[in-house]
Amino acid sequence: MTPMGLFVSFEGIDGSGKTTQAHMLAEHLEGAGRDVVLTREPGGSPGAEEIRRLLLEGAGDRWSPETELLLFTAARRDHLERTIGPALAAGRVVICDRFADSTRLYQGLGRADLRPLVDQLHALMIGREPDLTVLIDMDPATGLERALARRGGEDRFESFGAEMQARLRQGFLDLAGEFSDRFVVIDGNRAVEAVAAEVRAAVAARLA
Ligand code: Z5A
Repeated sequence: MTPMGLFVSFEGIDGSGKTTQAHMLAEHLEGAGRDVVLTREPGGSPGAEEIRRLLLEGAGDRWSPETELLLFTAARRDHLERTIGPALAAGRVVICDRFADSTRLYQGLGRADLRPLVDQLHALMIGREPDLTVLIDMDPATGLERALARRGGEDRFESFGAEMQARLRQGFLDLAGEFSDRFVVIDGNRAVEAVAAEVRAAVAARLA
């Protein structure tokens, strides 16, 4: 019998360690014999990866907040149609580095107050939440240090100062309260392996 698919997303402020943890979880589950798709947003399908470049490269004011929201939603729709949906239907575990909660936060509250529009577009075009969302909660100053240490070409969003990082961290904690049925909050201010062990336990509980 095909096992049921499971959709796990990772969220957190810039530099929180979610990419590291998503990779470690994928390796662990593959080692345990699960069929895993490790993916990310924006991106995760050929079309959405093209949109990723439009979103993450270039000047900060390249798009209006509304246009940016449409681009994130278009990328997510393609990702869902071509990668996430088929993988879940085949019983695979999908691990996604960021999903719609990032839009609720960054576009809903970050650059402009667009949360009602974010929710409307999500309901119209996406209509799917992860089964489990792992929030890697991180001290904003440490997150900022880590993020600045590995700056690359994708820096359209990475001009956030310490105050904004703190606001975003609180925003994620508020989302965890709003969607408490699917969020687990894990303290990311610890050694990588200690965080990974807690992530594995949370996922094992869902898979069971
Ligand atoms: N965005 C948006 O606005 N709306 C949306 O809908 C979506 C995204 C989906 C790019 O996202 C931007 O897109 C993002 C939000 C916006 N901008 N911001 N901010 P991204 O996910 O591609 O990029 P990111 O948020 O900057 O994440 P990242 O670069 O992947 O960082 P991370 O995943 O949080 O951390 P990491 O890469 O795993 O770790 C960072 C460093 O810390 C690295 O050197 C690690 O080795 C180290 N690390 C990790 N864990 C630890 C521990 N526990 N101890 C010590 N060091 C550690």
